[in-house]
Order: sequence, then C-alpha cells, then structure tokens
Amino acid sequence: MNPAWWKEAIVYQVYPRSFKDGNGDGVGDLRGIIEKLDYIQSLGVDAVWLNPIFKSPNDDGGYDISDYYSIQPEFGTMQDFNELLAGLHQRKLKLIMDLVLNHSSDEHPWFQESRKSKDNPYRDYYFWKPGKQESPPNNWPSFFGGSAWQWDELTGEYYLHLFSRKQPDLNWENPVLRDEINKLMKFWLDKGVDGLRLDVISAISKRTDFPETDTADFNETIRKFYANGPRLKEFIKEARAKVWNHYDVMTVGEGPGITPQNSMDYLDEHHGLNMIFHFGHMFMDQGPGGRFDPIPWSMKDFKAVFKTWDDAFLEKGWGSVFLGNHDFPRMVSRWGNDHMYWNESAKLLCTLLLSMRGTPFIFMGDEIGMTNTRLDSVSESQDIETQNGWREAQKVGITESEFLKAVNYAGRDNARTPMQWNPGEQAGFTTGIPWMQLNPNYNRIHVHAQEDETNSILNYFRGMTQLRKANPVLTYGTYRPFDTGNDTLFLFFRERQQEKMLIVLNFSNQVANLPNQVIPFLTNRLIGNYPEGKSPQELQPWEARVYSCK
Ligand code: TEU
Ligand code: CA
Repeated sequence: MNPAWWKEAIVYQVYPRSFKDGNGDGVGDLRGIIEKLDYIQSLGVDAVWLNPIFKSPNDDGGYDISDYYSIQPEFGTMQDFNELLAGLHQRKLKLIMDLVLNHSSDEHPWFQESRKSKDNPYRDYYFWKPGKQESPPNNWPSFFGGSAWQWDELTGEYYLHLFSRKQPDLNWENPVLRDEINKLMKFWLDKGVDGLRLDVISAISKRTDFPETDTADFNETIRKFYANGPRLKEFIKEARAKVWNHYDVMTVGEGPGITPQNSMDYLDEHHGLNMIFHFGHMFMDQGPGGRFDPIPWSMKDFKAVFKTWDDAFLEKGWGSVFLGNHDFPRMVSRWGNDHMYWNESAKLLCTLLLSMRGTPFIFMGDEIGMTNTRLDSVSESQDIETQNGWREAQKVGITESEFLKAVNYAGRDNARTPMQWNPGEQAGFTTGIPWMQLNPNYNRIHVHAQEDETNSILNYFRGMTQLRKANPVLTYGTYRPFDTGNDTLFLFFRERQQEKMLIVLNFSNQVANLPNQVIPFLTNRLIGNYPEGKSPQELQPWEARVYSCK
C-alpha cells in the first residue's frame, strides 16, 4: 500500500447551512466556519469536507448548482472562501469540496439555454427525449419520488432528472459538456483545494439507450440502469488525465450503485479515483421502496458489510468509513442507543469509526453524540426527499403518522438540525431565527458542556483521533474480524509488522463475556469508554475498548 495523506487523514464533514451562522440571518455560512476553525483543529482531524457551497436555488440543500464559479450568497463571498481556505491551511487542515457533476440546477444558464429549442447549442448538455404519447420515455423512477422524466412544454420533450425535477442530469456523453466540467474543476483546484468529493459520480455514465427498468427494487434499478454505465471508466480516466493528475488532489467518489465487485472499476491506481463511499451498511435497512420503506437490520449483516468491503480493497483500492452524514440519520440513534446508553454507545461508534481500516469521515455533531430529531408533521421537514416522499405516500393511502414514523427513523432532516454549541439561545448556532428548528435536546447535548468534561463524548473522540494518529497500524494495518459467535459482540484485530491491536465492541444493552481465546490480549488497554474493571473478560453494555497486543 503506497502511503498517501488521504489514507492517513481523518475527515470532518461540515454541512455549512447548519454549522455556524456568522451574520445572524439564521443560515450557517463560511464566516461561521472560520469562527470555529480552532474547534475543528482541536478535534485532531486533518481535513474538512464541505457540502456544496456554490450558488444554488437550494431545492436540494445546495446539490442543485446554478453557478459552479460563485459562492452561494447566503454562505458568503469568494473573499470569505479564500479566507476560509487560508485559515484551514494555516492550521494544516485540508479542504475537500463537494462537486455535483451528475446534474446541475434547472436555473443554471446551461439548462435555461438547453430548453429554449431543439437545436440550441446547449441542447445536448442534458438528456432530452420525446415521450410515448402522453407518457415519459421510460419507467425510470426518481430518487425523489415520481418519474425521472419531466415534460417541458416549450419544445414538447421530456428531460431526465434522477433526483428532483430542478436537478436535470448533465449529459456526459457530450464532450463539450465534459470540457466545461474539466474547466470548473481546474478553477477550484487552482485555488488550492485539496480534495474533491464527487457527488453521485457512479451515475455520470448511465444506460443511455434508456431501457425500462425491470425491477421494483429501487437500489437494483440504480445499480443496473443509473450507475456503472458503459463509459464510466472512460469518463473518470479522462477527468484524471486532463485535470486531477495535474494537482496534488484527493478524489473520493460518492456512488449509489457501486458494489464490492465493480468498485475497482472506479479505483484504478493510474486512471481512477482515490477512493469511494460505499453504501453497504447505509442501505441495508432500506426495503424495495427505498428510504421510507425501512426494514429491520441485523448486527450480523452490519459486521458482514465491513468484511465484504475490506476484502474489496485488500490488495488495491482504498475505502472510506462513515456511519452517518447529511443524508442519513444520526449514527448514535441509528446504530447505538441514544437514550439509556447514549454516552457509551456514541463513544463505541467513535471507536469503530476511528479503528477501522479505511479513511474515516466523521459527520459534524457526531463527535458530541447529537441525536435524531423528531418531526411532528411532514410540513416541518426541510428536505425535498421527505416532502416528495410524502406526496408519493399519500397516493398509496399511507397516513401521515405512518409516514412520519419512517421519516423520524430514516429521514435526512435528522442530520441537518443546527450544530449545538452551547445551552444558550439557539444553542449558539445563530443570533437570529434558525433556518431549521434545533433539536429540542440542545440544552443537554452541546459542545460547551463537553469541552471540559473528561468523560464526555467529545473528549473521548479526541482521544480516539490521537490514538489513530499515533498508531499507523490503525491506518495501514490489516483488518481481521474475530468470530465471537455472538452477533452483537464485534471484535477485530488490526495488524501490521510488529504492531497488533484488538478492538472490542459490545453492540448491546446486555453484559457480554469475551471469548477465552482473546484473554491473552487483554493486558494493555489503550482506551475504553468504561473505567477498567477487575474482570477484563466481562464487557458492560455498549462497552468499547482498544488493546495493544504487541
Ligand atoms: O446523494 C446521492 C445518494 O447517494 C442518495 O442515495 C442519497 O442517499 C440521497 O439522500 C437519496 O436517498 C447525493 C447527496 O449526498 C445528496 O445530499 C443529494 O440529495 C443527492 O446526491 C443529489 O445530488
Ligand atoms: Ca448566515
């Protein structure tokens, strides 16, 4: 494994709209992030991934870009961006920007031109097709409910939008469009950006013969028709040769539809991306109907996902590890126990995240154990995926209370409530009216309460980042799960040359006993979320430990 900064980095994800409001208008912004750079540095992370900050009508949280060359006015100015980048670099922190290249906003000038006429020079920047009588060109469903095709009266054709109708898909088959993409990537890389998170990169090559989908399982439709298209490797290879190879830049591809079998199509050492986000664990509790069709998940499957994906990158390629982000519920609510064992399970999840093989991505607020929020009506949601999902749910007679159950379990609003800094007004996020309601528990869960509390989740997180940075085995060591015969007892070794560590995680509300075979390794505990007990073989509920087994 060749060493690289992005393999050794711990990445902190900042959702700008909800992180810190610097000017009192209730919306997070770049000046707010600048105010908190010392806090970010204090976490012991190495890079910040910013969700999109480009001009956008904000139909989908900024993932609908109307100008790739300017900053969203609510977030600030290009001067603010330059100051933020300089502030990060002064603190030896890298910046990873989130580029949305599978689609633009329908308010982008490219699309405004494209829809004007069939022979407009921008027509083929997007996918336009005649319908079949009154229906769309095929039966593809959108991620956000309804058809993936929108009728446009002006030229009497449909355009493709895998996401919202305000997010028309860009046509990467068009080399002129690809040149535009290369140009905008160079613009940001010339400014000194250190990494690119490439949104839905798996769909830049689709089945452009547009056959009907033959499955009702949405994630299967993604895999077969939207992602992993015939020219995917070619498009990535071209962008790498024409742009990325000319900079010291890390590229991480976000990709619904990427599988352990096809992941190396994305990660060729000379012609591919550096790493990908996979969704093995993220979609395992989604039924055929997707996010709002939740099904039970098992610890057996959860552990298997880590093994499956580690095997995919054993010899080559590189993975990322995340347990939550702006698209998923809060990790302590989803995988832990956010009431009885809130403190212990949040620390256990930080232990897993920071001891696993692959670049760890921590979502802002998870370092203090922020939990899911609770919507009492769909109208409180600020997420188009939820709003559209409700529109679709009503068509099939699902009641609001049934739908809200799915939303409060799996919806994206859970992760987008403002960061909780202190117990004061609006948790110190804003001096104005926040764009989104805070989680009511902000007077209990906030940075200020944890900053000087030795047993806080925040300080445990800092302990884990220090441990990872001090022990290369946690970055470059192998991952070897230990079969405990007990689904909720998650044990694994990390090994490299003379170094060896044992990670012990009790994913349950019960006391658990460690298997006899590991007793010889329980002599040198480096970190744990309970005081060291007399009988090391017994694990308390949600107990996490890391041992050095030199
Ligand atoms: O998400 C794409 C993706 O992976 C989806 O499965 C995602 O989970 C989304 O919530 C639909 O369920 C990326 C961004 O992370 C997401 O915020 C955007 O909404 C989406 O692309 C469209 O740009
Ligand atoms: Ca603001």
